[in-house]
Amino acid sequence: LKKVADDVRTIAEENVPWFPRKIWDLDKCNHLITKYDPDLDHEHPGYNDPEYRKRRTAISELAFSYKHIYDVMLVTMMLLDRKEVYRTLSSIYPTHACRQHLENLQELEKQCGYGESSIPQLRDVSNFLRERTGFQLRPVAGLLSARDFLASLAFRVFQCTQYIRHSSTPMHSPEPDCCHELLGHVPMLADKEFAQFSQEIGLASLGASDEDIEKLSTLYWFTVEFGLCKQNGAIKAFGAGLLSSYGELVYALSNEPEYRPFTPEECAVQPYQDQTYQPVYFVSESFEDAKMKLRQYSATIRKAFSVRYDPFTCTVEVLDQP
Ligand code: NLE
Ligand code: FE2
Repeated sequence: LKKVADDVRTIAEENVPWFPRKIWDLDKCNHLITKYDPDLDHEHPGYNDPEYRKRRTAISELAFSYKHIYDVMLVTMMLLDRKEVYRTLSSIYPTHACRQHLENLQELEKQCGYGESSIPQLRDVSNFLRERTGFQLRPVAGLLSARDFLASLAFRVFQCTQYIRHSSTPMHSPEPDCCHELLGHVPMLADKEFAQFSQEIGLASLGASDEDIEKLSTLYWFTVEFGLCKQNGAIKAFGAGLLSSYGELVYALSNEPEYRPFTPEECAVQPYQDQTYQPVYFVSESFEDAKMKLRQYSATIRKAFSVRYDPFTCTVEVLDQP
């Protein structure tokens, strides 16, 4: 493998979509999609609540002005009463969540002030993740484009919303919010094998065609968001979208939906919808197994180059194909 000098082969020449090369480039990965915007979407539970919308706007502005160089997150999340979210979810985690989630949630309760009457600070949570797997959180104003979101994962950066779901819908939210990030994603990103899996989806996405981005984000959807796995002969949830929604978590393990073994090729083209529960869930043998399957799949994505992440410089090296 030969490292390609940036000035020898420019991205424009090859029609490769732009992608971040340095962790600081993530400041440019801020393209939002306006779906579920509480200011625009009449169906959003917060649409008729001016106080809620005002807080959302303020918190979005903070996220937009965030630059990687700040490094420290000073934003306080909206401290509203969401005790019931924590309490109801915690009551079914022992039977429904995978082992890694349960263990890491306990650590987060001990070390980061997770609990039903507190909302931890993103900075503390980000530092916790850094120690565990090198993942860090970065505030994001809303739903990011799939390309920008996946690109961040390549750098072990997780784009994290800070607003909270509207009080009228505590048990399910169609958009990500801090309950979803903190209860669903964070405990999983603290697991080494899962962190590696997540980063590899991100690396596969860099410079990929729109069509491949669509497939990778679907794969992400059915694993990182809505994935199930086998543990000690039982099916457990590891997807963050399940672990943050009481309603869907119960449904997903109820034997009502369809279950299929995780196969990236099939998973990447499975139609999905994000308004309500998934009609089908993919079951992984283990994170290790899912990672190996993902690697085989990624190798089939047509790209004129391959990438390698250098954790010392936080940059992506672009390599010629052998
Ligand atoms: N449905 C999830 C929840 O209620 O927490 C959020 C999914 C975001 C992709
Ligand atoms: Fe998510």
